Amino acid sequence: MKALARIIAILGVLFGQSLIALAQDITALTKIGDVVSVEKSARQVTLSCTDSSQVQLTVLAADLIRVRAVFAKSIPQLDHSWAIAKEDWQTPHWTIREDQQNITISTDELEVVVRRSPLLIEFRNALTHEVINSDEQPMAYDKDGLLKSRMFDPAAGAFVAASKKLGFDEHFYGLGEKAARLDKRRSSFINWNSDTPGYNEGKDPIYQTIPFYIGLQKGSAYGIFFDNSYRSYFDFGHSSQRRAWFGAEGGELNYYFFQGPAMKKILGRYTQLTGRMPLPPMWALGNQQSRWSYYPQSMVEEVVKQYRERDLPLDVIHLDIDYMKNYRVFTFDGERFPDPKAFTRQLEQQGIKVVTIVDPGVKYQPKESTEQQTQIPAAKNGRYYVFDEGQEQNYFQRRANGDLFIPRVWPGESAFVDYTLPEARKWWGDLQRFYIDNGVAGIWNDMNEPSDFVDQTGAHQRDVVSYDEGQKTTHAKNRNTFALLMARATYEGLERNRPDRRPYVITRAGYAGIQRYSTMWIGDTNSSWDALALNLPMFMSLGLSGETFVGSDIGGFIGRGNGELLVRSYQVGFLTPFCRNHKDISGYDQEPWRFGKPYEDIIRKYLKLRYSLLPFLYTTLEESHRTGLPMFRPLMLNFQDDESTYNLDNEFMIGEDLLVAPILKPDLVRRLVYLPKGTWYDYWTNKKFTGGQMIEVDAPLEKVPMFVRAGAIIPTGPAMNYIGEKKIDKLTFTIYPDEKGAAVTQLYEDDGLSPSYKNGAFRRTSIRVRKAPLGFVIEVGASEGNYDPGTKRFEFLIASYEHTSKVVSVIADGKAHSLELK
Ligand code: MIG
Repeated sequence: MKALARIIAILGVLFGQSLIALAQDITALTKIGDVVSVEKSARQVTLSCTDSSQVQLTVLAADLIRVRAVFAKSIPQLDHSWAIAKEDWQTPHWTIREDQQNITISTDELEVVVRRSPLLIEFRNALTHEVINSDEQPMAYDKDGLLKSRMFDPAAGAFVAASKKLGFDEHFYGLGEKAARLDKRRSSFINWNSDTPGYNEGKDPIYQTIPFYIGLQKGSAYGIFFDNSYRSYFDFGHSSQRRAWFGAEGGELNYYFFQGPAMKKILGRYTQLTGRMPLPPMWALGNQQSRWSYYPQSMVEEVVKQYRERDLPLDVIHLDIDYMKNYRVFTFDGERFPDPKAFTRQLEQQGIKVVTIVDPGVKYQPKESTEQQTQIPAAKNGRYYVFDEGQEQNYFQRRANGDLFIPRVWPGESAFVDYTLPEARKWWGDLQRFYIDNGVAGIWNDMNEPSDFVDQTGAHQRDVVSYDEGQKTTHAKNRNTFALLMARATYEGLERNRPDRRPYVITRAGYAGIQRYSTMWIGDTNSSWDALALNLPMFMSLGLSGETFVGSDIGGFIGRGNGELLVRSYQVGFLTPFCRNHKDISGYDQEPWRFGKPYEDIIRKYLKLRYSLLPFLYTTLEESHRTGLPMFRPLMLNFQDDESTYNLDNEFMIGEDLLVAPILKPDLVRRLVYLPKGTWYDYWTNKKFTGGQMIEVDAPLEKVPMFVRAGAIIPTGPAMNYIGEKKIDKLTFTIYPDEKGAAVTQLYEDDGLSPSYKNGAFRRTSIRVRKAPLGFVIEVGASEGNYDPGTKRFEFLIASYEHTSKVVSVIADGKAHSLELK
């Protein structure tokens, strides 16, 4: 056994990080001592242990308990996390019962039974007393430094871990952005934000860290959020059939336990704790086009011209790194873009918004440097003011010895801002004025893992110190939250400096809570069928982790695609929140028209369909903002009782109603589709299918199989080439009656641009349909909110396979109406 362990350890060193998880034998760690005393306060129980460790259990809600453990010391006063959005919880009714063996904390939903010796925590359902989740061994830490040699920064802390019994039939979901399948059972993962171009399934870690997962067993779900930003590990029965464990290379063993049993409830709570996505401007749902890089200005204009001439919808164009003067953020290259303001204004007139990339690397340009500094359009006195100001105000990251930390990124030698400093975040946020003043509509944060060309593992940054609430901690703790704080600075800066507009930020890296500040895309994918297939579990897992506004480079980023791949890619992308075609600098062009007319025609059809579905998509997005439930969903979120959905990662749903089964392989024109229990309508023909079974459907290149849940109503508007192109004076509601002839939906409307929706400037209309002896009765409810979208006619029809439905309509004036459709 010893020899085997040694071999595994050696392999771990040889093959790098990915084997560390395998080699970590957490049973060898030092377990927390037994409970010696119990102290109770209004919302907390603090346990002191024989080894001077402490464990604190905090009751935040009836279904939310926080566990905070520190080893061989007392719980410190300072309690801070960048992920947490809500701290003021109203303590629910709870009780504590102590006997010789156990301490039991009970709320209306959860029972937490803490065994005193050894200290083991068990979560039970308060109603049924059934065990939901229990410690397989006591919480533990690396007292003896067994793992030190394999840690990123042994000086930063000791490894801490919690181990849970693995259920025989337990499924695992979430963990944010992982290049992995939907159900993460029997896999293990590392969180260490990394720049991983061209990643494939199995590559780990990649860009983001969302240490939150949902366990599901026998239809009941719970959630665990391990809020620890050090390099962390999750093992869902990979290294042993006995346990699912998580741990981190430092910090506290600090986790939140969510009781379901509904996954939707857990997600609601998780996004209450870490925040929900604010509504982006509606045009963010429009089609977007990018390229590394479109320049000069005339090239951008040509792309837009092509879109318009070819009658292809487009709302947003992205400027990648070459718009800048030698990659200096907050500048435009004066030759490529001589008059950015006029340029953006002229595009705006065509309904196009401009998004610019902004990397964290600020070109290192000290006063003594001989580099030509003139010609920086934004420069003050010919100087690159961004570097000067950051330097003068001491906002840049430094090493432990006080030296400026100088990573090498696109501008060459650079500096990174210490975004843990509130003043630095404010400064960076206000720098966004440069873009605002130039008419730029959104900011795209890239390279924010933060990537460093010197060394992608972070080793070059090991001794970089961040202010971190006065704790002056190093990279081991701050790497994974760097992007979160940069996005926060950007978001808050846009909000502050353009208060009448909703901020629009896109990020590559992130940590839990990133959804409060930014939308995201999944980085540098390959132009391959495998990468396309991987989109689905990745978007769905992100959605199960609080991130709803997700997408990937349509057509894939790296490598050469083809027309078929591009079309199939659009057949997924036209329904993802972030719908953007983007391509590597050296890749073959892949704008919608690049592979010929047949492909272009199909892509046009799907882009137009996206725009006509906008009332449905925007309503679904607003639901996501309000509830935390994602727009792009795995079926199992909607059908938690249906085991056949637990592994389904080649179909997805948009909200509650639309099921999509895309083609994810070449040369396929037919596929199997699983339909969950209930009745489903083929979106294209309205033909009805009984769910709870597999069906085989045709899917020629021009068709993506789509189904609508019986009982749904889908609102659509006119197809448009950009949001706001047409005045919407009519919406069509297609009704898909269920077995009883009933259907319901809501429509959400607002100005799509300003933050006034937060103060009630929206209109929400409920629509209910029921069967009547001679047809259907449609009840339009009195609307909620105080936004007036202007005169609109609501038109209703029944989805029907056999014949064309009649249509009835009403002027939507915010009042209740009742209509009959015979
Ligand atoms: O080192 O800005 O993921 O979308 O086009 C590569 C150039 C930097 C990586 C991003 C990609 C972007 C590219 N960037």
